[in-house]
Amino acid sequence: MVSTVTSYTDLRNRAATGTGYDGVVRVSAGGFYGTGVLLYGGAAVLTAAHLFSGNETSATVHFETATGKQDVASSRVLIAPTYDAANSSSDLALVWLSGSAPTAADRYQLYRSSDEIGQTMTLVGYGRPGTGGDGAMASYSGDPIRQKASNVFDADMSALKHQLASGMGWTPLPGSQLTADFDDGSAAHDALGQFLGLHQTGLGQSEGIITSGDSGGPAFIHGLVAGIASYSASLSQGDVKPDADGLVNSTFGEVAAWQRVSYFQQWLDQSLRSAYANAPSKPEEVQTRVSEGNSGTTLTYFLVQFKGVRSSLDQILSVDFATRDGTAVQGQDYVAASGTLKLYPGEVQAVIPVEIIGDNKSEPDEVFYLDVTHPVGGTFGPGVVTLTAMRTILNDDAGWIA
Ligand SMILES: [Ca+2]
Ligand SMILES: [Ca+2]
Ligand SMILES: [Ca+2]
Ligand SMILES: [Ca+2]
Repeated sequence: MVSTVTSYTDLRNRAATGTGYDGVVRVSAGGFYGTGVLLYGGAAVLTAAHLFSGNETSATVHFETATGKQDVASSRVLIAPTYDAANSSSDLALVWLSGSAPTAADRYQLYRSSDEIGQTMTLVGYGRPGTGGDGAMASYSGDPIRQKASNVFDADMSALKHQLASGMGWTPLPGSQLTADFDDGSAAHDALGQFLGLHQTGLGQSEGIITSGDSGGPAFIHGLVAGIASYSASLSQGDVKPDADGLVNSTFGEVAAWQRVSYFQQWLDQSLRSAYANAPSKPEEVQTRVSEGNSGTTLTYFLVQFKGVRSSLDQILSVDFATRDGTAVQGQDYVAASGTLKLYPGEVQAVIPVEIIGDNKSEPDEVFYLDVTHPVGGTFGPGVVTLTAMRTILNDDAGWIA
């Protein structure tokens, strides 16, 4: 991706393997490709719905990690039910993997607060490289490169519609899209400064914007997925023409839009939960001793239940959680996970999935823990600040154990 200030040959723009972006993947469907991001639980990739505009129902996910390249076919594609192509609203799709994601691929949690505007984010993707001065390189024919850049979420996209009215041919769903502009430090190319009075002239050489092929790629705030790249635009209003060439080619002065993950988190969480295989629905079904497996990863589930009374029917409850090593070690025996679990209106329980890493080594049975903290909307009981559950990974490999 990513049109950057300096050339793609500048390694500062590279999202190299082993640097925290190995869960950012290329997603190909119907002869085209975009970008996607592997979500918590490791079972599904989040990307843009418009990659499937030819009604493709499958995709291939291309991983590039510190342990090499690996392609995994999809088992199912779910387009957001509210997707509105004409307005690029709810431009999101979930792609479930037919096999395990590489354990070296990062899994990401969602950015859940609605304070994104004004924050710096990091955009990552496999789009056609280019620079703000010249635009995306139409002639680029090399392998897709995973690049990164930074920008600032300046506004909700609907604020631009409010300002430009018929000068913008689509109507973003208010609150559901975030926008950033591609700045070069000048007022002349500060699109959102000129249109909305949001004067922010960029992040210097780390500034960047999406290009074709970046669609579906993540924008991270503090390592959490806050946006999914959706489209870019060359906007003007009368004599205000921040994009010097008037073409949608990812030059300075253009704007881009990301689907706002915090707005869609309920749909994302509940879609992922509804697809967990063999998840427990009551405490008696929870398996605290789980077989290790011999390859890939398998999910074990922690069941969190709320036994209190909501202050109102639409109250959203939450807890924070984090895995912790016992004799089992994260990254070798299980995939570390930490984040926030929300219980939406009507829900009194949900599961937290953790991936167990399979192998053929004979080892003792090993344990790890999940700590649950910070209950919102109830307490754990007098004086209790942390709930802890343990899982035992059962060795299933023959051999001598000393
Ligand atoms: Ca900017
Ligand atoms: Ca700006
Ligand atoms: Ca342009
Ligand atoms: Ca095994």
